Amino acid sequence: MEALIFDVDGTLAETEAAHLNAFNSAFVEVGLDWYWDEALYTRLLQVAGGKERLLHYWTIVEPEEARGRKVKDIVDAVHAVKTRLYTEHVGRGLPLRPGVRRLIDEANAAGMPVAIATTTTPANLDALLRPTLGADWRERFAIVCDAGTSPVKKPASDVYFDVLRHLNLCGADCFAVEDSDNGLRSALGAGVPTLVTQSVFTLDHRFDGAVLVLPSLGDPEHPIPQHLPGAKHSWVDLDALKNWHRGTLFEAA
Ligand code: XBP
Ligand code: MG
Repeated sequence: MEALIFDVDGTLAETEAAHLNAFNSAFVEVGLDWYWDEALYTRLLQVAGGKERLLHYWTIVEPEEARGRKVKDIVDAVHAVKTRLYTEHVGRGLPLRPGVRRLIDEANAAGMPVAIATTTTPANLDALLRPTLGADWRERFAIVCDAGTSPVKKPASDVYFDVLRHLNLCGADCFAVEDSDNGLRSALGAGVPTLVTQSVFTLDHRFDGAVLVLPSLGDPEHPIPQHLPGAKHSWVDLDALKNWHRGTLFEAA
């Protein structure tokens, strides 16, 4: 195992509730009479990318209008308001999920490259990681690929292939951590063995092909309530990931 690749939304932190609130507040601010409740947003999350999600919803509710020439400009404008509202909220501090900070620290200390592969807007990353990992958070990551560097969204594997190219590694040499079926498919499409830590909006997703599906990475304060084969502790550490990774390579061989 040569590198660890993290997804962001739902994986590093439970961010989608904050995204949903920002979308609904943006609709009010721009005067759209739209409202997304959690059940609808859970379905809309099948479309990765906030702009793509907005256009998808518009196409459903007002198909004629959604074919208009100005639609892209309006979607961009609504998404810009949403991103401002989201970054203002998350920039006040949204906690990372259990074990995320610990595993990044462990990988950094071991000199193992850590990367980010996300479909989220670049500004969202700084808003989430500056308060949690510090102003120099980017120094912890060998490469960060996001909606700015990789515009074709998950489940396409573009963002993972971009990360692998920057790391100069093949997928089988890495381990990804994801929370959604789109993210899992994106990582597997690039040949990256993947651990899934389900998030509140992905509890009913199918994760065929995942090396393991867990409720979180766990940590001493939040041990994982299930037996972890090949792990010394009730949480995911680098040794456990290396053992599981060896297992996947054995299967692949
Ligand atoms: C999850 C997404 C993003 C967020 C919203 O990204 O699909 O679109 O839902 O963020 P990840 P934007 O790959 O990190 O799970 O509105 O900036 O797209
Ligand atoms: Mg995600």
